[in-house]
Amino acid sequence: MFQLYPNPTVSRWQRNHPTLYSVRCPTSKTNRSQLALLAIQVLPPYHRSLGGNTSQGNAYRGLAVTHTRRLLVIVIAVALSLNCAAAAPRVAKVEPPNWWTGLVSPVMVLLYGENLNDARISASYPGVQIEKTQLQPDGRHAFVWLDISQTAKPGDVPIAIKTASGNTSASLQLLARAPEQGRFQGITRDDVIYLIMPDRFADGDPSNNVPKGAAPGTYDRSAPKAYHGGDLKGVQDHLPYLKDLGVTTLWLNPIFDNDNTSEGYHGYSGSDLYAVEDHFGTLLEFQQLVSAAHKQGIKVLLDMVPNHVGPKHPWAASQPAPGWLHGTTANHINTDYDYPPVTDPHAVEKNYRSALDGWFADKLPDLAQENPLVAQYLLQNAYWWMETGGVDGFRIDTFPYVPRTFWKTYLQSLETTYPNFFAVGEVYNFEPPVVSYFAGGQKGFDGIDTHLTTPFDFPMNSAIREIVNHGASAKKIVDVLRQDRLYPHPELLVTFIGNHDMPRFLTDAKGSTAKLKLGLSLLATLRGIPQLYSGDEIAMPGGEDPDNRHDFPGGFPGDPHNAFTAAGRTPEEQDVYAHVQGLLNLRREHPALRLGGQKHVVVADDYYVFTRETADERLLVVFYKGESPKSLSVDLTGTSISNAHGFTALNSASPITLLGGKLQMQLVPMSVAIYKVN
Ligand SMILES: [Ca+2]
Ligand SMILES: [Ca+2]
Ligand SMILES: [Ca+2]
Repeated sequence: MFQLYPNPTVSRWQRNHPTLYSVRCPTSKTNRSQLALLAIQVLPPYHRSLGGNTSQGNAYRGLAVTHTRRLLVIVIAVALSLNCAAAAPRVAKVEPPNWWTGLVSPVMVLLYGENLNDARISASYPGVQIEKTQLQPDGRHAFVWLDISQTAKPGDVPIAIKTASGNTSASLQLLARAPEQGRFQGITRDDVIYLIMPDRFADGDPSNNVPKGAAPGTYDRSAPKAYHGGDLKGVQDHLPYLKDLGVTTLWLNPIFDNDNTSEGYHGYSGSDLYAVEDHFGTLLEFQQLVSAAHKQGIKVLLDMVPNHVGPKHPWAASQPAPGWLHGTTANHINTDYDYPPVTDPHAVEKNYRSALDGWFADKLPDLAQENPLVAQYLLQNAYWWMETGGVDGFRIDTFPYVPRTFWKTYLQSLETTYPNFFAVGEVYNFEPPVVSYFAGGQKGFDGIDTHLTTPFDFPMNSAIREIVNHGASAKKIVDVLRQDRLYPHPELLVTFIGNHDMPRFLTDAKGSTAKLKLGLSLLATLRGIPQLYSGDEIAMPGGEDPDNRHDFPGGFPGDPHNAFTAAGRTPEEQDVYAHVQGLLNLRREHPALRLGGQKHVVVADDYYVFTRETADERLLVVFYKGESPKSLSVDLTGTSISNAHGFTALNSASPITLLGGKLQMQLVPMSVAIYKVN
């Protein structure tokens, strides 16, 4: 009832009476005797002894108070009442900041402020009704569910807040939804995804490099973990480069606001989930970027992080409701990153509790998605970004660290509103039985379908790196593909050879661009939706984080060379760029590379021959990682191309001869040859 709280605006009187200072104003339901008791309890010993008999032990309970003490109690009670009477309600922030007519309803509005406990909240707006309210005892948070009918018109919905101590108001802006044309497109097998870390791609607007309130050193291009100035305008400026490369989709690392005093450049420590990071630009610039990308035929995936927020998010100090987070900043468990028990039918809660409820790096506040208030907040936040940007889907961070029941509700809702909705989830594990358990379209042993469109193909990422860079047998690819049966939609797996969380492929290949090109060739020809990591197409090196997050050359003022243009690229950069561009051209021109089923022809330690086939087109792909030429003869009997009568090389591949159902060819060292099967 009486809570302790630190009030930054205390009077000198309060500072001199620290016990009183720490007492929250009683609620209006508090009766006078409670107030009196409080006053007695907070009396300093000197005052307590006035006229009282302290030898009776607890002399302050009951009616055995003297006349003098009664007077003192009344004086202090009145002082407290006056102090409280002055504390009128105040609203500092409303989330969401706006909503849309004709979108999901009711919308849960979270008011942040002071003295909101015991408020009477009303809204008077045609077509809008308050379904319910939930006031938090801390007085700093209130939830209001607004039922918005189909007939409600766009405008500002006034929300009136009345308490015994005063009145205040807030409002929720209702917007009309933008036409769906060209928005919410989803991602398909025709797409090629390109991962951009916005801070490290291009600085299109130096004026936002040191935003208001940024701590000294937060922007420093020489510091690997500081902001480097990249922004949304920089991405927009280079859309032609991406189009020229053959990219059709951008995945942007999180663009919501991170605090301006710590290492938020990567975006994964949210401090305001309803704002664009001020180093990256404005909400308007975000909308302009998506719209410009869509005009050029490029889709946008936003990176969502429903698992946690950053340590500077206001929730870390003051939770909107009890159980909003798993624990508190002072008292929580650390995650052990051991989530595979979630996929184990024999596991007990003890085996996965730390993965689900633990705080990342022991410092990122872990959200309690099993709390319906948190679940609704996160779902509405997802809708808000979808509607605000018209984006085409999400990349979802740390997918297994969030309860599967939450995903089911969250993703199913989005899928219902946006029929083409696409979400790719990060399940950082190299075993298909673990990764596939989180794919939607099937129920796990827990009876839950997560509705995740697809996870990333981490097992294939590992196989490609092991085979190309570390001497593993090419049979490892077949080992991964054999387990495609575990996924409802293996054709939608997002494949990749690198991302921002692992050493760059080139560095893993000890600097061999031949190996990098080999890895990229596999990426472009194997089943799945390929994802590139910005910079890999120009042979950028880089070790562990943050060495794998260097600035894209040419994106920043004073860069010595500009890899965004053919003339500016070094010969090595141009070599790899042209290789990727050629591969993506082939994908565009040959539906079988995008849509075709994949069949094995033959596999050995240093080569893997396979087909990609649609009803109209059959392609033969020959991967060879040997470092010297080799003659290969393959009997096509019993393969899906046993009726082939000839092969046409599509890239600079050596000719194939076909004699008596046997294919004969010269394997070019470290190459992927692609043929049309006639
Ligand atoms: Ca900038
Ligand atoms: Ca910020
Ligand atoms: Ca969690």
